[in-house]
Amino acid sequence: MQKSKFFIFQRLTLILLFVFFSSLTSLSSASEKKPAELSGWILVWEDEFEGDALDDTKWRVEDAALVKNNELQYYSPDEVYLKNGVLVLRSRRRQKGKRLYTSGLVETKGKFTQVYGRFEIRAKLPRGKGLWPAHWLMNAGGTWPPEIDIMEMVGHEPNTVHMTNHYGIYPKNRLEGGPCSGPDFSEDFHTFALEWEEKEMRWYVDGVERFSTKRNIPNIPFYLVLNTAVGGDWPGFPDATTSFPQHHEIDYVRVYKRDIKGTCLLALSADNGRIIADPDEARYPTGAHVKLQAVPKIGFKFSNWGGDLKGRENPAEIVLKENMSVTAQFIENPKAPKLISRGKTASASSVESNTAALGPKSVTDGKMGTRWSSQFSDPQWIVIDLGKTCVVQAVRLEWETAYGREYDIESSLDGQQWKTIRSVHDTVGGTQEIWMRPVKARFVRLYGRKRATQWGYSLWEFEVFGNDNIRQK
Ligand SMILES: [Ca+2]
Repeated sequence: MQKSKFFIFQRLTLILLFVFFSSLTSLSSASEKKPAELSGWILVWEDEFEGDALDDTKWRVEDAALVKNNELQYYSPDEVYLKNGVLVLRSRRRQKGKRLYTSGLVETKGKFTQVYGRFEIRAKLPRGKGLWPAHWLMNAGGTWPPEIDIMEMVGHEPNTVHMTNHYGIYPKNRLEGGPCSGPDFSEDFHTFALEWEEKEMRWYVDGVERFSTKRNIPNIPFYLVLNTAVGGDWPGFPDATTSFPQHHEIDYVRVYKRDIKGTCLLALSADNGRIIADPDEARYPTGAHVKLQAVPKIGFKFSNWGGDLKGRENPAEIVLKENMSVTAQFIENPKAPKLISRGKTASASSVESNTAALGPKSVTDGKMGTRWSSQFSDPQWIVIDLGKTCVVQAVRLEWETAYGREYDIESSLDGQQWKTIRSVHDTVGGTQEIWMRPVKARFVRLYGRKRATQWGYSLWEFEVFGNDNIRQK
């Protein structure tokens, strides 16, 4: 009897303990995973990394051996994955291409950019000589500097994180920042945050302000990069003390904008097209009238609005009485010109460092991870041979950070005599779609006159649209 009484008591205790701990667990996971209400800020973009796969509407995954800071890694997509609600960037001693290490890099380039705001990242960092985890912001316009480093750590000093603002004009660039010493940041998760406002930037580690500046504050949109570099000028190279694999685990990314009385925020998003706002402001006075126009990507047409705007009328006008989020839906357009350049031959005036990986054929392979990069001078050109005479109606350029400021799109029937279809000036890079009056051509050339950066011309893709089924003379 004693025994069974004790048994019941034991079971009851277990049940009580279970209830107690499960409520504890739900409390702690709620506080970790649910964005905290932050007074004075509005959450505008986040990723909690739930689910099985990284959300490619939010992130671009690097697949390249980047030439920077003498780093040793190849950024490989298979080093980027989600596990138990956490984004993992794994670093391994593994040969890929000519590199001896593989690691991970994700960025919001081309997917999400913002000027000002609060950027908060909760992460557990990798450690060891030669490891270099970082959370940073890069200029969406492509030039460097500016750059804001929310957090950087060199793996042989896991108790110190660094916060930096890079400013000036290359090569007269400068930096201002500071280190923060604390616990071993590779032992557990910590939050790293930047509050970037017009007149001040403040850096926080676990909610405590650790550095701030009122000078050289950028006022242009940036995108976010999360990565672990291996080797390089700052951390040095991995040595016998470095253990692999290393894991850079990111629990969440949350981005906020200031909540200011009398003003409203307008969040626009679209797949297979974009929304143009007129006027286009970071923040509107409450009651502002804004005209929205949905512009499809080549191959698509506008279907309907979504989010806080209903209907099909395009353009549409809205009145901002409160913060609004508007999406545009686009559907495939069977009457649109066809992509006729995929897999076709391309040649170019030059290739950066004669690397085959950066050769001209990278622009017709349909992969956003492969690119052509020219030598660092003007002019430069790249030409696609469509193989036969086609009717060309449009081109799409997918620029890497090093884009062309001024260039011509030209056509030719024989590859000898060229006609300028369109001259382009003062562009801002990114994705550029150029429609033209239909023209017969076998060759389409981009002739770059002026680069936007000190680097070469760098294109992920050069796509030609039209009709490749016309009678050949
Ligand atoms: Ca490509």
